[in-house]
Amino acid sequence: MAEPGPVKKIVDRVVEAAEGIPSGKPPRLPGAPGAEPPQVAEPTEPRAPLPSKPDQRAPAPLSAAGREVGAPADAAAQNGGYLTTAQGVRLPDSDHSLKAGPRGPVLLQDHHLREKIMHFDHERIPERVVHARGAAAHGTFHGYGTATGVSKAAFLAEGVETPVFVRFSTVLGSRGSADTVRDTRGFATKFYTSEGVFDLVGNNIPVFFIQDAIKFPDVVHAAKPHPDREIPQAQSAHDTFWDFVSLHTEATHHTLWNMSDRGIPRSYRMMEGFGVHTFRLVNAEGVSTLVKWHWKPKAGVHSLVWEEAQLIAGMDPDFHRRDLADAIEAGIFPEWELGIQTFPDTPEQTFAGIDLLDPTKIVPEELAPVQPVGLLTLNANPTNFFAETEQVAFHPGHLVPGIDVTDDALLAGRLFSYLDTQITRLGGPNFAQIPVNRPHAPVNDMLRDGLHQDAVHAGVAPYKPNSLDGGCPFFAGPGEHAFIEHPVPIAAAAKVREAPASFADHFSQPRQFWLSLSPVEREHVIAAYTFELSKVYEQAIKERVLTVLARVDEVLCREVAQGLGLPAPQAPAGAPVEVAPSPALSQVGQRWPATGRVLGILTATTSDADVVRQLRDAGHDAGLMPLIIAPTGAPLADGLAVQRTYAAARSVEFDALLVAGAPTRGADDHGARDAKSGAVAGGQPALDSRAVLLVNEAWRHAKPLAGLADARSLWAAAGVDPQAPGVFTETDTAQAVSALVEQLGTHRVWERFPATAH
Ligand code: HDE
Repeated sequence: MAEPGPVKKIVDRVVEAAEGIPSGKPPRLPGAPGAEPPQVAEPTEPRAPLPSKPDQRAPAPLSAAGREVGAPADAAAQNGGYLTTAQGVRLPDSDHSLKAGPRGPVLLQDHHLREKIMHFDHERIPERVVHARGAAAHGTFHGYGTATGVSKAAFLAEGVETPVFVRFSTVLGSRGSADTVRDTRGFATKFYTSEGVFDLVGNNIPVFFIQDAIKFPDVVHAAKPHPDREIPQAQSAHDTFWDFVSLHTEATHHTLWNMSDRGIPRSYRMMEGFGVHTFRLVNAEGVSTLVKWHWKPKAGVHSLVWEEAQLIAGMDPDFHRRDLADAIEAGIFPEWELGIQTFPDTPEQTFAGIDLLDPTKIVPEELAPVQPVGLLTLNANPTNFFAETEQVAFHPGHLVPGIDVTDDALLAGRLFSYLDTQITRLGGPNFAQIPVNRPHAPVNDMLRDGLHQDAVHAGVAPYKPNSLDGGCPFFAGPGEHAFIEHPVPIAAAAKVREAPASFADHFSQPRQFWLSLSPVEREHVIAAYTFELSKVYEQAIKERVLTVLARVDEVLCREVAQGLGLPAPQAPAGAPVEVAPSPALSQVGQRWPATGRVLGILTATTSDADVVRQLRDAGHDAGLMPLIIAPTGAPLADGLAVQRTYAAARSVEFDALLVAGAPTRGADDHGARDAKSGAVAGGQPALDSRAVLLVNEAWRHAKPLAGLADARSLWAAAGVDPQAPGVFTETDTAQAVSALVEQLGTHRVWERFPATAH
């Protein structure tokens, strides 16, 4: 028999615990808050501190100068048995201020109170001005060696393993905003290479709103909440955003991607990543090649549907953050292949007529295939969110030998911005010494002093040339891994505030993207534009957006106009232009592994626990994460643990639903207790209305549904057509699960609701 998967092993432990089988290890479904389950009573006996959870890792224990320090890997703050002050003095009490008698007054001499409150008052640092909301994980990058012909970067060589830290983010929202809003996602990777830190600071959308960094404050001010009322939070569905992008039409391509399913990913694990700009790789012979970076998720690229995204924003605003942490905790390690598209480094810096310095343009994969160069695996959650995820400082100028920049005017501004922003966020110039930012290569800079200086520098000569420190440190040459800018010739030019003529083409690639989408993806784009623009107050802005859409596609413009109740404008002469689609841009039409998908098993009081157990085990064996939904939290007949109740579950948590019994109406299924309750259609008042809603939503969200024979009454009540695609009414448990897994390979049952716009 095959070795059970990691999820199964974990859930088995839960089951063992629920069934009273001693396993010697704490039971764990993803989501346990601590390393050991607590007792009901408050512990009072001093004891050794608990370790971090097994899924967690902290930054490597290196000195501020990137050297090995021999500290144990789990050395961490707050890791002792007794509470102390910041000065290490043990405390007998931290619950009462020092007072003159129990009723006060509080004494000014209470230095412990003063220290505790002073520190609390300063716990916050400024959030990132963009990408404030994020989640991160540790992992490794394994080089395939396939890039060594074009880059001498050591971490790309065959078999080299490099530690990495990856932070995913939304762009617009504040730190506490919801994960599932419609937005671009950041995908920033810090490679701690043997030659110093390399940061690949990309997005999940391959193009950007602007072609020149000088426009960044404009686009961000327009997209952020209105400055007077500070609404709406974390979204583009408002007047200022649409005002800007309709006037500044170089934003059209990125906006169209945002309005597509890419703007609402199902999971960080299921996103592509892009370096956006063209970079320059240099090999050992000094030959340069232009490249675009791509991250390709092994799980495929998948999205939510809009109603789900909205429901989740309320039900579980931490959905993406939780999904990433849970998957890693359950041992389902997300993986991406890093790939490059390569282009000859010619003086024109164009490929197939596409200007490689224009970050609003892609190069279709059909013209320049993505060549895999390594594998990224995320395998550990951070130990502390603030220390790691909040303080990690990325910078596109963190480059290693073999990787260089191009003259992309957007990239040039970023090279300035990212260092600058850390001064405000991280309180000074020494942020590279924060543990998560420390290089894993020795640091011998001559930068000295400054706020938060952690290194104790020896020597008397932090300058060059010197003789007092023996001339140390010395310059390196190409043979000693020095980073040497590639000597790119610059053509004679005059100083101007202008863009190249090719940058004026704002519509051909948006049209190519539109034409590349499958019919259902186009329906989603139409719905997204219609939704967003119906939230815009000013009609002039809506009309202006329609004139932009007319230049992209007639159907898109017409359908959005219809939804808004406005006339569709005519495209100007010569528009839209004729372009060939790029099928690689569509998310639909391929098959992907179902591993790590969440399966809801809906049970009833009458469900046979043996059957439920079989379903759950079959789900585990297929690599899914099954969660049992029952009327209350009480274990099923034979002690089988329940993870969700009818009152607490919502369909949006699950990728597929399996019905193991017709759910009879629970005692709490009434409006005064649970506003989700309602009348059940189809004359079946005995069914629980929350369970019916669960099934109805999953049906509407095009999710696969399977049920044992007595699911039929539920199908009828929930408006599910048993003959429709992706609905399986089986008698055999194994068959039911395998039908769902098969269907999950295409992510959703898109054919259930045929597209009509054409
Ligand atoms: Fe950023 N960007 N950006 N950006 N960006 C920041 O850096 C900026 C751009 C991206 O997880 C900030 O440390 C300018 C493109 C990601 O910590 C800031 C311009 C792309 C992250 C900044 C751009 C990105 C940031 C905010 C136009 C995709 C999150 C805090 C010239 C290729 C990194 C910080 C993380 C963060 C500036 C454009 C991606 C203010 C000026 C294009 C993924 O420095």
